[in-house]
Amino acid sequence: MGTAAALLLTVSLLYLTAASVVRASHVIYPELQSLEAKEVGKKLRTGYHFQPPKHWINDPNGPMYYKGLYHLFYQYNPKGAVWGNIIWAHSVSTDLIDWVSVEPGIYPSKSFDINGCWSGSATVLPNGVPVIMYTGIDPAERQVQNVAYPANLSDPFLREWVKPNYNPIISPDRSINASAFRDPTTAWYGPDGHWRLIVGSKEDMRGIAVLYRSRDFRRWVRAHHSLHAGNTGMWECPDFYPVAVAGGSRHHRSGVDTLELRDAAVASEVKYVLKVSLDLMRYEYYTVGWYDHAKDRYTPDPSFPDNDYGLRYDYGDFYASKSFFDPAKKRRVLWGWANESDTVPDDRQKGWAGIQAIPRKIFLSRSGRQLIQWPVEEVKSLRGIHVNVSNKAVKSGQYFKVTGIKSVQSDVEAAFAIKDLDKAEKFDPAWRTNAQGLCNRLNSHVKGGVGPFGLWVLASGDLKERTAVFFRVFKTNDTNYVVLMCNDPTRSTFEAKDYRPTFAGFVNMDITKTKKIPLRTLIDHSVVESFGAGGRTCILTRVYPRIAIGDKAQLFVFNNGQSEIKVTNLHAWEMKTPTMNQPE
Ligand code: DQQ
Repeated sequence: MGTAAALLLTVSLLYLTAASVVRASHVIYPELQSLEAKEVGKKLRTGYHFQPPKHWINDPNGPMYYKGLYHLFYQYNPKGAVWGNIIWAHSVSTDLIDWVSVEPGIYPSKSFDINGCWSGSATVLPNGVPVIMYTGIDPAERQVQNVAYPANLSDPFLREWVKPNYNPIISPDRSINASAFRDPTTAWYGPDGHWRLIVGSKEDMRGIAVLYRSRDFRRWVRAHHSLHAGNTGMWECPDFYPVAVAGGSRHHRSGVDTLELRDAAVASEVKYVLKVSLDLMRYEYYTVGWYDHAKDRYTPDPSFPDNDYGLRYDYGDFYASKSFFDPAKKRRVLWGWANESDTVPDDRQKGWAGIQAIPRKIFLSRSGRQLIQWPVEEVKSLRGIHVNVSNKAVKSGQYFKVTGIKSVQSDVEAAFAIKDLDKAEKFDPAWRTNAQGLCNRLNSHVKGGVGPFGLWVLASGDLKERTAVFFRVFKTNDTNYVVLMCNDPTRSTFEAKDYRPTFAGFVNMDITKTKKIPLRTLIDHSVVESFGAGGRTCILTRVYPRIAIGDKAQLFVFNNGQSEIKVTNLHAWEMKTPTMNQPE
């Protein structure tokens, strides 16, 4: 484990010993959780990321597509800007961009959820009926799993949900820790015609994906074995789904519906993804592997580390994510929650906390070695005024400003060509498991051989405030290179009290082939969401500039490496503001 990860683990453990102040890893502020926001702070409020008009949000819940509408539910505190009073708020959209909020979908009302309605998923049954399964907190504070059905199937908004009295349908048996048993997945259908799903849990330090089966979606029986387990602490918000492989009967970028797994031919030609959210580390990792339907066993491919240095969807602020199959565009779409990293008093003052990352299309790479993510294509509909820079060399130590757009709410696509790969610094193999620590030491101000180069975003004109999104290339020997992608917010603001961690991940690419690294960054006031090398490595970060706000925020390209780089092409667009959760 890297030093940063070890430190985080220690801090998390300290946190957990003060059990009274944490619930499902959310810190509790009893005195703040029902304090209405007086007004909503606009300065750093995002423009095109999903968020409600005010107050606290966390995990995306039950995303689905029904009768022409996308639905997104999310954990929401209707009464304040910190975690608490959690309900399932509900929004609908025709395009994943403009959102309308409708009545809350699920809120505590029955004995089986009277103390909370926590995360869960939707499954659209073969007859087209959507069903939600979620975690309820019962009067004994046990975590139980409940179902809810739409009251009126002819309402495409699915405004009202009914919780049958036969809930809970899954209760923790004696061998399960009832305070660590939550977040049921979308169910999948086995070739035997029975449903399966998993629920996140733990046994001491072992995270577990507890497996259940059902014939009728009502009576669920626990399987003798779990789908998978690992020594990484509580597994929250597991997600398990099929992905198409290159060379199969469908394009590898197309999504696969879990319902299709009934068909043995489909089931045999896909791979499977298991993603878990690590309560202790506050990040997620995934493996890709093989799932034996008959035995209900999941085995990750050996090339995927199955531990807390596993591959991540996002190396930044992205948690409790959930994917769904979009039948309209035959793709799998991923939602993830990005928490604030400012202070609780700041959140109180601004009256809101938390956003959802831009929905991402997610699929297995052609090589099968990792997942690729890319903002859903609909995001392009927000692009407005545009500038383009091409074939601009940036010598060692130089930088330039991109002018002609207001970049505070923008979409930037750039490609950086490297002149002298030979100048790359030597890579120490011990760094392999700690990209974040490496980026922390070799941050954007530390000069290198090839890189650091990239963007300074949300920068003040004098560059005193700036957030760097950048790459650094190392060589392991004369022919092999390692590419590191970093996000360095250490100079994003002067406010020392802000938490400003560097985030980083390695980029799985052969730099000798192209000698060029593409980058896309979605900038949105206090969000910097970056997709390196076509979505191979993604990093979302939250920053809170004090000067580089509104029209004062600037965009630069910089190069602090010895090798010259060339911006072969940079396109930047101002982004329009969609309708964001106005009541219907
Ligand atoms: N948030 C929910 C839990 C989940 C956690 C409670 C993850 O169901 O485990 O708001 O952020």
